[in-house]
Order: sequence, then C-alpha cells, then structure tokens
Amino acid sequence: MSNVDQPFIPEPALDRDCMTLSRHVLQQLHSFGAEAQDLSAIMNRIALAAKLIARRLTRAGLVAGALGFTGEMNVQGESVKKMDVYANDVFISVFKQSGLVCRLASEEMQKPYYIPENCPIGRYTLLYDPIDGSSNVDININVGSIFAIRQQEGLDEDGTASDLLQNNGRNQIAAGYVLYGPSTMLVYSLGTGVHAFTLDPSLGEFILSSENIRLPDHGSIYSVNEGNFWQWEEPLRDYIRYVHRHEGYTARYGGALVGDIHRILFQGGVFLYPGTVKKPEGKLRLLYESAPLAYLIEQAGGRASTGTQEILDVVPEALHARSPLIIGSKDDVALVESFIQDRARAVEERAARERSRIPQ
Ligand code: AFP
Repeated sequence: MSNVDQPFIPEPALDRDCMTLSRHVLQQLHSFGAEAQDLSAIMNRIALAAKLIARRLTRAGLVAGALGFTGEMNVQGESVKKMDVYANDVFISVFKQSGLVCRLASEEMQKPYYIPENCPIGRYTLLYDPIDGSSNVDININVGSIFAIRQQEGLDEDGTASDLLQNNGRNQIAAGYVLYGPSTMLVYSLGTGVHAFTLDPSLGEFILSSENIRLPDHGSIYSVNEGNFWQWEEPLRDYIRYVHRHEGYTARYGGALVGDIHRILFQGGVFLYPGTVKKPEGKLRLLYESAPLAYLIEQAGGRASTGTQEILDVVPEALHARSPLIIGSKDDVALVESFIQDRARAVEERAARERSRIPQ
C-alpha cells in the first residue's frame, strides 16, 4: 500500500499543539459559515492584543515609560496607569481595518470608540477592561484583561450606545479573560463550556490546555478584601464571621479579579466584591468585569449574583455602571445569599411586629 492510501493518524502531542484558538472556535460552533468565521477572527484579534500586552508586561521593568501613572484620571475618577493606556490602545489597534467590530467600549474611555470603516459589515461590539488589577503592574504581580462580545443592535447613529443599556448580560455572545501570570492564559466561552489556552512563546500561539472546565459546587477559598469589613452591610459581616468560625475555609486575595477568579474556576470557592454602606453598588463595572465573568462562571457550572439578583439579569443604567459581585461555586454563592436573605427577613419581621403594635 502506498503512503497516499494510508489514513493519517497524527501523534496525540502534535494534534494537541495544533489546537489553536481560531480552530477551537470553529470546532465549538460546528460551522465554517460567515458568523463562525467572524467569531473565530475576533478571537484571533483578541489573542493578538493579549500577546502584545503580555510582551510589554514581560519587559515592563526595562522599557522606558511602561510603568507608573500618566498623571490623569479616568472616567471613574481613578488615576490612570501608563499600562492601562497602552493596553486600551492595543485593543483599538488590533480591531482597526478588521471589518469585524464596529464599536469598542472600555472602562478607560468615557464613550465608546467607533471604527466607522468597519460598521457597514462589523456587527459586533467589544466590551473590555484592558488591564484589570493595574495596581499590580508596578510590582510585577499578575494582572488580566477581561472581554465580552455582543451583537450590535441598530446603527447607534446618535453614539449613545443605548442598545447596551436595554439588554442584560444574557445578551453576550462570548466572554473571557486573559491572565498575565507565570504563563499567559486565555480563558473563553462561546456559550458551549469554558476552555483555557496557554500561550506557547516558542510558537507565539495560544494552545488549548484545558477543555470544558467545570467548577466544583463548593470550594474552600473565599476571596474578598477584608480591609473593608466595617464598611460592609451587616449580612456580609455575618458571612465572614461564619467562615472564621468554621473549619475548611481559606482566604486568598490578589487585588486583581482575573487571578482570583482563575483560581476559583479551577479550585472552587467564592469571590466577593460587595457594596459598602457608602457605595452600595460596589467597585466593579458591570459591562466590563462582572457580566463577562458571570457568563464564564455560569458556563462552568457556577453562579454570579449581586446578592439579590443574578448578575446576568442586571440591565445597566449607564455604560460605566457598577454592581456588587458574589461569584463562584454554586453552594458558596448560595451560602452568602442566605445571610442576606436572613437579615432581610429579620428586618421584615421586625417591621411587621412594629406595625401590629400601632393601634389602628
Ligand atoms: P484596579 O484595576 O484599579 O487596580 O482595580 C482592580 C479591581 O477592579 C479588581 O481587579 C480587584 O478585584 C479589585 O479592583 C481590588 O480592589 P480593592 O483594592 O479595593 O480590593
């Protein structure tokens, strides 16, 4: 028999090395149609942005102008880091002349950025947090990027992005994050499970490293900035008192959401960024942080809640709206919610007792 007649059975290691991100997207969608090709190309551009950002982060201590603050404030009133600006521009650059994305919105920009030449064919919006946990950059600890893809509804001719304010997080088509850690990893979901890719620097490609990741229903980790303890509402303090008094819990908090969520995705547990008495909406941005991560964690079998509502059901009131976030293993999220419900019930019962004492 000649070689031509023999069936080609690739070595397993070779086959694994060939499972790139763009190939994986097409495989997930079971299609080579136009929409599948678009999503595959969008993910490929996000991967390019991730590689550019990873390259700069890896050499940040050696490159002039890579570290530190710009001296400006962003729309949220936070000091802007040079790396935030670089990473924000990278995402815009990779989508220029792509024909894929008409509009990009990030927490670093007051208004969405439009790429008019893409708009006649680019039906998508990219929402992103270019550098999440940027206070970690100057001390060389892990940071991340978070992204979500949505279908653009209407032409948004007045530039108000009103379609983004009429829909909840279930409207996301895909979401994910990039973790810039000891290795650079890209984790994403298209609504068909959660998959992790590791950047192989020798190939310059993200290669599939874990497929269909499932979150355990319970984990030992609780991840929260306990320095805010006295600023929280009482139910959150009840929860923390509970974990302090019970065996089997361990605290982990890195100051960068992506790293903390990545740990929970693989090991289970719960991450919390609750509101405080002064800022009930909390710190994290719904469109760029909470909703994309909620989409991902739900796809892996976990849950994400504000404490009283599923994150994916929240419709933002503004582009840069914030939301409290309780996210992770199902049972752990439910446990936190149970403290919120208990306090709400107690308040309700006290009010009913007061009412019954007042003579009618
Ligand atoms: P920065 O990007 O401004 O550093 O904020 C990071 C972040 O949004 C999120 O990644 C962290 O989980 C959280 O803030 C940390 O905030 P605290 O410093 O208040 O704990």
